[in-house]
Amino acid sequence: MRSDRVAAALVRLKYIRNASDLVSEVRKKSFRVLSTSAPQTLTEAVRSKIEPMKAQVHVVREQFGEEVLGTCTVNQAYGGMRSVKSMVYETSLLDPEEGIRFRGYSIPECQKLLPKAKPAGEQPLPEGLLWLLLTGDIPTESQVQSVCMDLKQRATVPEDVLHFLDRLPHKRLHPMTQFTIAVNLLQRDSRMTEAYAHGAAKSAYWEHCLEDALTLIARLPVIAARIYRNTFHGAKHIPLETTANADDMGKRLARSLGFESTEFDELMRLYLVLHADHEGGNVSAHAVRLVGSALSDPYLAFAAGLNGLAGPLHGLANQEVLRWLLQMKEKLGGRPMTTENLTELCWQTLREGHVIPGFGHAVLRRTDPRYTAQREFALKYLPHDEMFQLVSKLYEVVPQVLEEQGKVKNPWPNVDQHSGVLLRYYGLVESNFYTVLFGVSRAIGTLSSLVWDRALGLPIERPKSVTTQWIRDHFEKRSVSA
Ligand code: HAX
Repeated sequence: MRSDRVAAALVRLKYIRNASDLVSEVRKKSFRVLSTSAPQTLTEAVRSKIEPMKAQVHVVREQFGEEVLGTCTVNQAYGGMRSVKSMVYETSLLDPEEGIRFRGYSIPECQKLLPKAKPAGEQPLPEGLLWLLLTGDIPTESQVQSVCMDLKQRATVPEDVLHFLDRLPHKRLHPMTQFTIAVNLLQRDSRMTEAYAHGAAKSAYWEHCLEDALTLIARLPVIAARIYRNTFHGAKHIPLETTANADDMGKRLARSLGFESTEFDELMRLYLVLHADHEGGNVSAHAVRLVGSALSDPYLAFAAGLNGLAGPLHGLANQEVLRWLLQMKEKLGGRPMTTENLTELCWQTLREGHVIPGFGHAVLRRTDPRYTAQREFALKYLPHDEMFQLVSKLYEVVPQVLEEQGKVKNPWPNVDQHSGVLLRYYGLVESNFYTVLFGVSRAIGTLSSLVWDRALGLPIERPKSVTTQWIRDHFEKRSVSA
């Protein structure tokens, strides 16, 4: 009976043709609206998707709500909840073998289908990915242009916030710490917090959340550049006129950091796309979701995500890899990069009790396609770079070493193995800064997802925890009664 009502609603929304389509549509990967006129603004595009998506969730819960999605063993509870399926996250999905798909599109598909910078850009514009993640649709050129213009207009940071950042002790504060301070400072502008204080309806939270998300995403390159120039370039900031012609986020970021090359613009576009989202369970994405579930606004939620990203097993690996590669080069001391020499140095890292940064993954079981996309970029633009050659050689060596060590579940390289050598090649040599770039990108995915959390009215997160004593009592009691 309730399914009949849902089917009628879906027909009304032009989501299915008749009630008998319902079951087959539920089984498909995703619903598509049967006919729409293409909305020009991102807000309108998201708005047009919310009711159909709510209806889809309703149908799925109606049909499968009592099915078991995953289980959790005692070992998983102690083991970082690895592989426990207990969360729904719409913007991306990570397959262990194939890697990430953004709204169903693989990285090569995104590179092919998303609009590029005019006249000769080859990498997808991050603004196109933002549209895709928020709406589920590949945007048209004009839709992407509207996002580019919108973000460009929002890309200003209040002077007092910049001055506060200028006065931080740059040499003693890691750039990621400065970054989270900046995001927390900007929180005073949150439209969501303001709307909540004025009694906004729950059904309207998503729009305030989207407003905050867009403003924050637009401001992050400005903040990142300020931190970079303060910390590494004696507070010599790039004049605003220099970035006036930069119509997309990647180019604006590149130019405000102080880089003038069109290749580096392309690298920034690629970097911002690749690091944006990696489904919901990784530390930064989950932190944003968790903190946002308390209705903390997008600034507060994203600052939490950044703090997670700053850990060496997660986003800080971006910086750790380059340091490790440079140490390798130093230890080689002019000896050739042979398999034998590199193998010995890898074992040295392991014997010293360290992980080999940039290898392994909690979910992936093959080479990360984000690594592959960066490798392709390197093969095109810097095939003879010595550090790229080192990375290439390690691709042959490290998996064998890790296999032989016998502990890791995935001996293959992840995204962080490659990014540092690309940035360094173009002169961005300050590896302490790399995770800030990662954070600028991660906002695109995690905040898109946060908008959907509010659009779907997801509740505060509160999984159940137990103690070791509880586990003992529970299972001992069970074995006595058996
Ligand atoms: N080098 C050496 N040992 C490694 C290893 C590596 N690259 N990767 C995993 N291991 C070890 C683990 O430390 C663990 O050892 P213990 O049993 O002694 O604790 C064992 O192998 C099993 O670990 P796993 O199940 O294969 O991996 P996890 O899911 O626990 O951890 C990590 C996944 C990514 C954290 C891990 O592979 C790692 O530390 N890699 C190096 C750091 C890194 O590159 N991090 C970035 C990952 C991508 C990302 O999030 N980017 O932001």
